[in-house]
Amino acid sequence: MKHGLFITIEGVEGAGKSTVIAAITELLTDLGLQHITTREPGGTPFSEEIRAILLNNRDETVEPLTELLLMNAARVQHVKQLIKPSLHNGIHVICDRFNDSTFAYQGGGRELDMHLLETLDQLTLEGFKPDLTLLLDLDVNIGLQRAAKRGEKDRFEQEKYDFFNKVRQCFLQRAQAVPERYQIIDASQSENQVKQAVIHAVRECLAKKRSMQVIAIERGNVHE
Ligand code: Z5A
Repeated sequence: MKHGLFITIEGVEGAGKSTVIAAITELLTDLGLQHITTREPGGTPFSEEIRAILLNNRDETVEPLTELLLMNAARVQHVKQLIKPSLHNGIHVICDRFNDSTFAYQGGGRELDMHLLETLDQLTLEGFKPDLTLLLDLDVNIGLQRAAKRGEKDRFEQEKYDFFNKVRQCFLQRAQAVPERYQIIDASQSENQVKQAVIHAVRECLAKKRSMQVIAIERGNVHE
């Protein structure tokens, strides 16, 4: 039986996703577990091209629906070509953003109809979901201050406080509605405290997966 864990990292701008992903990678390497890190939008050559289209600054206004369709198009390619094959080969997948970002940014931030988002999400993922989602929750002003230290802003980073606050509230609502899949992490803590909280959550998820596999083997109920 081979099946990796699928872990997604979510949060507003500057929440510290890259920092946390480095800590998870270090943990999995130390444990000798095969893993890959990937990101959305992106993750395959085709989806990375869609990412560039989505993030590049341009004079033409991008319609929210266009943005939503492209996010989902990139995700179909990413899931079918990289994420699912890796998981089936027993490789753990750590993904910087996934479908919760679509609900938060295109649903919360852009205010597109949530029923439309649900329908597209079902079409794109057919019920496939992460084993664990780490939501790095952070006051928007702190996130914007952290992100301001970087260079040129992409198309999303041009947005203001109100947009990102709607994004944050949407992330929190989703996480609070399904607490068994999400871990909300207070990202205003020090880098070291955030790292410890994340490592604890990933270790717990690995242990849960292992005990479920043992039960499946005992019952002779083993699937690829
Ligand atoms: N998007 C969407 O709209 N719909 C979708 O479905 C998807 C995405 C999938 C690209 O994402 C954009 O796509 C994104 C949403 C949209 N736009 N926005 N905003 P991205 O993930 O590539 O871009 P990002 O959100 O701008 O990532 P980021 O700003 O790089 O965030 P981060 O990775 O979370 O931050 P970081 O680089 O780890 O940390 C930022 C700084 O803070 C850095 O200097 C760190 O050293 C510092 N830091 C980190 N942790 C701490 C703590 N704990 N204390 C103090 N300082 C810290």
